[in-house]
Amino acid sequence: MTKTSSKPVLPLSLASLPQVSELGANVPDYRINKTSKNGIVHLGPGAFFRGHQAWYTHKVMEKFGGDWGITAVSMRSAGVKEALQPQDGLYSLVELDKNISHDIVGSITDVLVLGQDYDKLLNTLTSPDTHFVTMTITEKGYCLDAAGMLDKKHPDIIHDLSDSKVKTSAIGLLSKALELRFLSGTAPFCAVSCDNLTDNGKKLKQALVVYTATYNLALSDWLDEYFICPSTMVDSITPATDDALRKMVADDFNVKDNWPIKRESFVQWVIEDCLPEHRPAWDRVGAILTNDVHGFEAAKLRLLNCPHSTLAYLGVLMGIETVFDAMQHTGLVAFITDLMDSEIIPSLTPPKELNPTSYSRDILDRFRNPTVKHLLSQIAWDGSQKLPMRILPIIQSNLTDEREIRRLCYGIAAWILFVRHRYTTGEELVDPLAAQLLERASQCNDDAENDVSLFLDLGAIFPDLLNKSGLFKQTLVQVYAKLVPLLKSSEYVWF
Ligand code: CS2
Repeated sequence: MTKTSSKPVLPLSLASLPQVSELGANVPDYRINKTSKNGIVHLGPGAFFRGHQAWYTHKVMEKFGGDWGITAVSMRSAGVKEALQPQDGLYSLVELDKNISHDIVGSITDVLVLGQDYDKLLNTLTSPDTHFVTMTITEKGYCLDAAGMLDKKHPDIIHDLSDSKVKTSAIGLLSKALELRFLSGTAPFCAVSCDNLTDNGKKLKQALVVYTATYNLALSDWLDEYFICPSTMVDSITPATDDALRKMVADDFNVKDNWPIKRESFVQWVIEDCLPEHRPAWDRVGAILTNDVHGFEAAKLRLLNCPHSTLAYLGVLMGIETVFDAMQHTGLVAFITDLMDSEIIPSLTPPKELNPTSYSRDILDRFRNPTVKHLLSQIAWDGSQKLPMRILPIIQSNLTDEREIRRLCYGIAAWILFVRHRYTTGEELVDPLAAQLLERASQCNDDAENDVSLFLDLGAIFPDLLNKSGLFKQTLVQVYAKLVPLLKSSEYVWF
């Protein structure tokens, strides 16, 4: 892309905001010459959070003000802090659609790194000003087992339950902060999980109650009674930031931004209607409060994330790069549409506001957005954590209700082959269970029965109920045998 204007490129910061505004961007006026307190701590300030919850809170502050600034906490790397601190937490949000828009989001006012700023972090988490802790720590961040319960054998949980001063897991950190609040007579903050987990709020609360019960029953009982963890459904396709985006922001919008964010213009946040009264008016800027979050969440995980992962594993094996490219492949589109109609929609009990067929068609249209270059290899990350949330529960419910599971098995079979592909090519397998998965891949020999058994045996991924289902195994073996040639040739016509 070439620079389209002769205007100077302004480094983003509070000082440059008035000039950035003159260039046409919407800027957070609530940050100019004004200070408000921070009321939210967010764990895991990746692209999704900055495109989604931080943006909703930005909208709230823009319209209604309030002490809702966000302290963003990176659990591991210092990258976000290094990028955003020199910009006073400000960053560009580029919406990719027919029209491309550029806004400056100002809701993040401080960035901390768990390992570097631990004492400050604990002080913030225990401050009575902190009313909310939101989080996008991905599926693996909850340290759960295949049944969705806290995995007490998880190395981070073992570490945090030992006398360690600096906790490493979100569960350990939040438990410590809640313990300090309990001791000082401060009410618990409300914790909002914004990850793609079924019943994310319930799972988070259960993990904290079980964790604290191992060393302080009174604390655990207090949490059980007073700790509010609404379940949520979050949705907006947010590809990772790349240099092309930084260049677009500089060339087209005249702003030098260390870490801009891009996402589609569609954005949805459904929150269980149990938030405390003192809260950001997220519902007045588009979030939906409902008593049936489960219905929305199941529809989204099943109709968006399941096809996403299925497309990712099949697509990578077929040499396809992005979701948009995959949607140009007629065979793949027919397959995914059929998967939705025959095996996913019948598994849903949708909320009355949601028509699953039109919802699924809207999702396919979103996948066709040519300006969103969402890499299939990014979606393929962490398969061991994602499949148990987005594909296995559908298989389980279809088996119970005697519906078909053949198409759903394509996603699982393609994932096994994807792991084998990574093993053969030596490309990195991004997955917390990578070592174990690659070890299984090394024992595969193209015999479908042998290869599928090696993977089905992984108790951390496949719950007992599925492990023991003869029909599941038999179908998976058949589908896997059909797909094996994809390992040799991406040209192979599999459908
Ligand atoms: C994707 C999601 O990376 C993935 O696994 O399926 O991040 C997806 O883009 C979001 O859930 C959309 O809301």
